[in-house]
Amino acid sequence: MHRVQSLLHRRRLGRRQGALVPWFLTMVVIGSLLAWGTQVLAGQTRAYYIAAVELDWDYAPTGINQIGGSAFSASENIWVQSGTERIGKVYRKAAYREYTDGTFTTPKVVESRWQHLGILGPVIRGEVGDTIQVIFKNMTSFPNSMHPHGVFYRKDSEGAPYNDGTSGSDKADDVVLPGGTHTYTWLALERSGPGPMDGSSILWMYHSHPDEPKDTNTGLVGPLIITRQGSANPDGSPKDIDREFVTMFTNFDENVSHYLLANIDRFTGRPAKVRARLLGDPDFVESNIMASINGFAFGNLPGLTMRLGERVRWYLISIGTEVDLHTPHWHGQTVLSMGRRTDMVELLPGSMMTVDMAPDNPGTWLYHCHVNDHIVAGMMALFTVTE
Ligand SMILES: [Cu+2]
Repeated sequence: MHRVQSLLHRRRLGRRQGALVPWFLTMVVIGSLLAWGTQVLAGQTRAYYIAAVELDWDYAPTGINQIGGSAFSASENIWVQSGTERIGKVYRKAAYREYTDGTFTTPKVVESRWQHLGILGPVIRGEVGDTIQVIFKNMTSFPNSMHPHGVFYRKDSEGAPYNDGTSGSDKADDVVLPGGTHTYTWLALERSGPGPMDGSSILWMYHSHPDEPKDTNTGLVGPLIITRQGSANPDGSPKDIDREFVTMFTNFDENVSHYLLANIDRFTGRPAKVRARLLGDPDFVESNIMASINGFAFGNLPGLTMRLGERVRWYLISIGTEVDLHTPHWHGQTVLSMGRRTDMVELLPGSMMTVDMAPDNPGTWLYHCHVNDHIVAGMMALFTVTE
């Protein structure tokens, strides 16, 4: 609302100078500003070119269990070994990916510090006061969208179809058909930024919503970070933090993916038999429930490296269904979560959490979900603190 204040200041100057016309014009402008309400923000507009794309995703690209430093055991092969009746560890998925411009021909290079995002979409940032504009293109074969949490959106930028009484352009964002585009406009209002108990930035997420369970299990999820006004670097990152990580804990259920049948046809040895007899088979179903962090299982998540004494912020997401209650636990360090000291936090489906770590203990450490079933299924990673 800085613009309103400066206009009020100009209004006082105008009256002192006895200039009636500027005064009247100023009142008109103020009236317009009030009518626009929260749509008028003092910050900058940040544009992102993001597409939903199709890719072949490998849940364990190193081919081994990095936690044990050994080949997969028979019980671990339930999830990672392909065969005549099993898909294995590579699945066709969809993901949000950033491009350099609106031609969507050149993917933006992912900086090394964000290599760990894995299947997640790019980090979308804003400082309170900013306008975020996402130019979105659906380059997959199924209808999808971008639906954000936390930021302010009108009905033309919600990205979710339901019976809300809207029509026309207010429906254009709901479902973006294959090959289609839509521009979403999201505002980082005060209520989108950190609250009194938060640090200088907080996490939200964005995801597809036409068929939320199918779309998110297929891979369409990403992080959205809002920094407090005055606390951001030019790129929107928080000034008082040296390093940020985003990790999403989920059991990707490939049984409800948009690509289930395509994955059976491409990756199993006997697709006709699998299609005819195994779609409801409990063992086949279990083999397609992929416990993962950012789409990586059994310690295959790369890039969680930090230096001793850095100010490290971890953003955590959980998404999924009733088995997706996750308890991320860091070995060897502690974190602060809204003033509470812990080394383990609680996530439910849809949770978004921000915690801070001051790594004081060098070494390579385990970072894993503390739910026993999820440990067995590989919801584990390694992080490294260097001297
Ligand atoms: Cu878990």
